[in-house]
Amino acid sequence: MSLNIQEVLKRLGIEKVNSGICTGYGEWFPIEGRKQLVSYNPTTGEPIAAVTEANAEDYEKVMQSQVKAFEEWRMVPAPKRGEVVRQLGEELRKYKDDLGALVSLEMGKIYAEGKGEVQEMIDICDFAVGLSRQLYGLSMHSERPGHRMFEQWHPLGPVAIITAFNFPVAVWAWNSALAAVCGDTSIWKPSSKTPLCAIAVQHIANRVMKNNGLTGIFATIVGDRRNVGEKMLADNRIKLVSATGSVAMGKRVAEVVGMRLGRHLLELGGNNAIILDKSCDMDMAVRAILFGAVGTAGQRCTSTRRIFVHKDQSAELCRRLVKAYEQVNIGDPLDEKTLMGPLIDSGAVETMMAAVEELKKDGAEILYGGKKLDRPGCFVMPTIVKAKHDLRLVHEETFAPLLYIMDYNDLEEAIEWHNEVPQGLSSAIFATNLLAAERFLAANGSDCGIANVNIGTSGAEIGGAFGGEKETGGGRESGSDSWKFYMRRQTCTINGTKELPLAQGIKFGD
Ligand code: UN1
Repeated sequence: MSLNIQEVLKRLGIEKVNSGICTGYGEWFPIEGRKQLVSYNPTTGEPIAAVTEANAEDYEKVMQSQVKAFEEWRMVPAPKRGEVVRQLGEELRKYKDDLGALVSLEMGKIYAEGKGEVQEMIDICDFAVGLSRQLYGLSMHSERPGHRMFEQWHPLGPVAIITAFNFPVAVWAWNSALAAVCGDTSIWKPSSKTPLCAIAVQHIANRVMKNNGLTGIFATIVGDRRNVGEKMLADNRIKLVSATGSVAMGKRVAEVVGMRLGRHLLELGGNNAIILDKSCDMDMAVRAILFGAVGTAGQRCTSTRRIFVHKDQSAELCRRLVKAYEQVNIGDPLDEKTLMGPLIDSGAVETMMAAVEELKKDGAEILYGGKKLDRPGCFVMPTIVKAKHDLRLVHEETFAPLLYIMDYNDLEEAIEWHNEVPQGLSSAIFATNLLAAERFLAANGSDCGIANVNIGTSGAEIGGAFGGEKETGGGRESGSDSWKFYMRRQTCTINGTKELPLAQGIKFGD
């Protein structure tokens, strides 16, 4: 697919990107006196656009609009808020191809995955619309006669959304669609590697807000750590900080937001593994591993990084995987034949190459890849490494298509090794033996937030709660009851009598 970026941007409503619009909550700020942030195309290494960064005053202006908008938005009935999110989903449907292409262009994932990401936005909007009529509280039986207890859920306040480059649009939608139906306003700090995607999304959101006579429900602020990131963390007006990114970043969020007793929702690193039980269907497993490890060039937090295979089946698996890797077309993510695009930037390429060197030094065997490609852009070969389970790097998340194969003797050993890393996001077992699958799902099985059977580690649906344990941060986004993060719970007890009995049967001055 040949892509004219100016045409795509025009269709998305971004006409003057090089004049540096940066921040919006219904209107855009002027550019004078603000720094420029250059966005690069990882496929060519060339700049796509210069985007203007917000300064400290811009931040303050956006925050004030957020607080003001929240005061009104929280009083709008939830199903009416859902109607606005329904319209957002409709707009996203219209721009699925263009926005998907922009994701491919700026982030480097292949077009099918770029469009898939926009589909994930549409899905969460649909989910949120239904949710807007279901923000249920429980009712409880009081121990006192004629009393009634129930809980209700109220909007929380402005929510900060900090996202990473690898899902430059979908993770915003997981958070902002839920926040909006919950009655919160949201302020988005996108990755400084993918600002154009964020600007495009904000344009779409602006149209929806305008059609409904609203401003400030959805806001975006492109800016650096000092002027925007740190300010958000320390800002008491922000009631929830939902952050996706590295463990180091998450610890900083937890520290600063925790110190002011604010709420945070963290989705940090993963080191996701698949166990191949002896009973597995190996054809299925190989396909799942390929998508999990090579998809998005290994830059999903759910990417498959570790494989545990029975020692008797290891040679067969390695042979099949190498064969599958040989067929992977690497190149322009917008070319339909491409299966793997570039890494996000040259820093990511260097990190991967340094990892390969360390692995070799530590005695691991490179079965496939291990090299960068000799062409412009940030291209590497997807890499398969035969490794020992306890190597330093095997316990780390290298954000690249680097896959470790480890041989085990029995399932118990595989589960022990599976759980020995600090991260706890996604996990999977391939097994046709029910007992093996159930063992993996037992309380002493996988310790991750996501545990799949006969499905790979990546590509979760929005309907489930998404997130993980340990260093992954403990947060849950998107489906199930993740919405509860975005609301405050209020327990109410009503006395419908003329008596005033005390709980626990206490007599006080009677
Ligand atoms: C991420 O990498 O931050 O489950 C999110 C998946 C996608 C989301 C990944 N639905 O792979």
